[in-house]
Amino acid sequence: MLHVNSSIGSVENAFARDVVGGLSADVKTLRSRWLYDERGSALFEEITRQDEYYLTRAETSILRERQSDIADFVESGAILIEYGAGAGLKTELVLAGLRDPRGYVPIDIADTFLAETSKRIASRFPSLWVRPIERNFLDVFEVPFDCFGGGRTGFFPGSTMGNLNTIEAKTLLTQMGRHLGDDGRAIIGVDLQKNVDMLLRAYDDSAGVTAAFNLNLLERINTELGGDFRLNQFKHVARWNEIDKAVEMHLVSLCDQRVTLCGRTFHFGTSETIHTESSRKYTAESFERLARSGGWRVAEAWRDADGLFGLFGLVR
Ligand code: AVJ
Repeated sequence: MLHVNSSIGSVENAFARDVVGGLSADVKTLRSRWLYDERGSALFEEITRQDEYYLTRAETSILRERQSDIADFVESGAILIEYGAGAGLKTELVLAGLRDPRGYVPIDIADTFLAETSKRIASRFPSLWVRPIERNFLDVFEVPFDCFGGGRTGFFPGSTMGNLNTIEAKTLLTQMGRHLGDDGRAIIGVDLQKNVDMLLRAYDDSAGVTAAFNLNLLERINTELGGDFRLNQFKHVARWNEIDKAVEMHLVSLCDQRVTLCGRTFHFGTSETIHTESSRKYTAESFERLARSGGWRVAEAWRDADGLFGLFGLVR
């Protein structure tokens, strides 16, 4: 049971603190990491199966079609370090193509995912070292390498890079450089800028799965923080932010209303929004600039047949 101490104005858990802080700001924001509770993670999996959400299909097609190019880039005897491993399904595609991969280090905060993924991959690739690290990859931490030889390759698929702002992305790339070493390589999946209608449809599918995914955050607040959000008084919208080159998800208040949670009351004007996620979209050039800012150089750029998605091979 979660205890929220509202009387002295402090809340003792990270979710509660973030929600109270985010809703108290002039521009209301909830951090996208909180979208992924059990139901949110299941809804995200369902999003990846929607016609409009081309990202997963496009990236998977690159991993299949470029399997041997990717293996050439990684070189034999490599150790693959995955940032935000999740279910690790794309990892299997990469590992299956590599020549004599030596180790796999999945990094993820979701311990159940991490254990399952590690077990599955260890049994499919019996000669592979598997060493999971239970961390948020945005934290500063070390990867213990003493037990390994071989070249190190970072793997960061799924356009998760797009959810990071410029500072976070640069910090992560710099940390990857430290983990992977001067000879290290990295493979990063990035969604590319394109027709805005197509982008917005990907984040507002006709079956309403993305809307349910976004609204689930309010449901989570109601359940875990004792909130009284009326879900039918908020509506999911996807917006294009031309300055950040990002698709933003928002929850729009449909009326003038008050919501109480953690013993605090928050006012929402009609049409006021809560910003819940940004998914940045890059060009080859803007991604190259980002990579350089984090100490990397783009050596390879692979795209799907329709040019929707990019998988970039980085060297130091
Ligand atoms: C898994 C975080 C990369 O931004 O495209 C999908 C999440 N949000 N639909 C993305 C998401 C709404 C997804 N990431």
